[in-house]
Amino acid sequence: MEKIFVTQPTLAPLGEYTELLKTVWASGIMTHNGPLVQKFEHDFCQYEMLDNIVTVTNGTYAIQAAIRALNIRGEIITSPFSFIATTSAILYEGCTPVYVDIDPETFNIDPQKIEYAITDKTVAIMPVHVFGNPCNIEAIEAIATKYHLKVIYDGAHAVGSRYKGKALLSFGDISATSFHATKMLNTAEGGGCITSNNELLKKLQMLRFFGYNDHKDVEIVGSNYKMTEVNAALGLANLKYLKEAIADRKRKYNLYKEILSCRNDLSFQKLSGECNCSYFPVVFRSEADLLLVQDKLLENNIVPRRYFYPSLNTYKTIVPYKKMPFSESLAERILCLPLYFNLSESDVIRIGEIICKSF
Ligand code: T4K
Repeated sequence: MEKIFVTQPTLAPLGEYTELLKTVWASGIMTHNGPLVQKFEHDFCQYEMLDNIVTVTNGTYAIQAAIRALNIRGEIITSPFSFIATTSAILYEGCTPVYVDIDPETFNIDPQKIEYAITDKTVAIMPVHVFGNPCNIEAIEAIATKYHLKVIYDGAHAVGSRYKGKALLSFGDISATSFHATKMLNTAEGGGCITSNNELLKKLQMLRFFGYNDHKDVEIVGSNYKMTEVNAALGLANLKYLKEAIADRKRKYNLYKEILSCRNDLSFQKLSGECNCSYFPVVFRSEADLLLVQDKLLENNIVPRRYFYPSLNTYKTIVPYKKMPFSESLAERILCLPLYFNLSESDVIRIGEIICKSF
């Protein structure tokens, strides 16, 4: 039996991608803010109802570029329950991550604890919309305003999520997102920064392109993080299927929930807005239960993933350890089940039943 992995990229029919590639072959323009990158940025913004996006090579650099564009150095308050990229981007830019524990129900940073972590070195807050679930935007913005802090959202999972009728990616000074192969919308590798501030927009555009301004004069120290035409073509092809892909995830998400309600010792993420349902995390009572179920799934060629394990504050080689009880406990007990466009509903039911019978 073929293995079922935690995810698979959502891909447009190959012919639709190659049609777009023909235009690249015809023009010979492969990169440098070419027509397909511009179209991808435009069409993506239209889909998401955003003012603009600056695409870059990946989601990790999108976070780094956001820090650079805001010209901040110091402590950045962030979530210990995330992918390593959230913390490493902060460290890579010479800043210090300061963890604030999560709300164990939403899995997002707990705004009530943020104020206790603010010092005279704090420059920004970097919350993560974990699994596409919106953070408490109002509470975070109120704290940021009170203490004059910048807000960078790690919205790597947030494409297609909504909060109070707006795109989740529209909040914060800058939102950084990812178009990695495993994400809701993919360009193979890719990412983007969203901001409605024109000055920041210009700076982000210069940062990805050697620091050049519109007149090809070097205005700031930049680097090279431009998205290529080949990646943008893939994004454009896949964008057509984004709405359908999100609806499909939501159906399968609800199906999993229905089947797994057979047990009262499992719990789920509390959604606090219109989540894109890009992941299906399930929380066990103990790590032992998780390992038992994981073994059963692996025996059946089903490969779930422990996103996110371990809690980032425990990576002692890169950050000083400080206890984060909720994040550490969740990280030990959470498993993401397979969820993707090509996964059949019968496989969702089969996976759910294996779990129900595992204990
Ligand atoms: N912030 C957050 C909160 C993030 O979660 C991430 C990335 C970032 C920032 C940074 O964004 P990027 O710089 O990556 O754009 C994956 C992804 O590499 C990573 O993008 C993602 N988050 C993270 C949560 O998951 P792995 O180590 O799980 O990847 P991998 O290769 O094991 O893939 C998982 C499964 O996906 C495989 O079992 C098979 C399938 N797969 C994967 C790839 C790469 C495919 O079917 N095709 C593929 O091409 O990290």
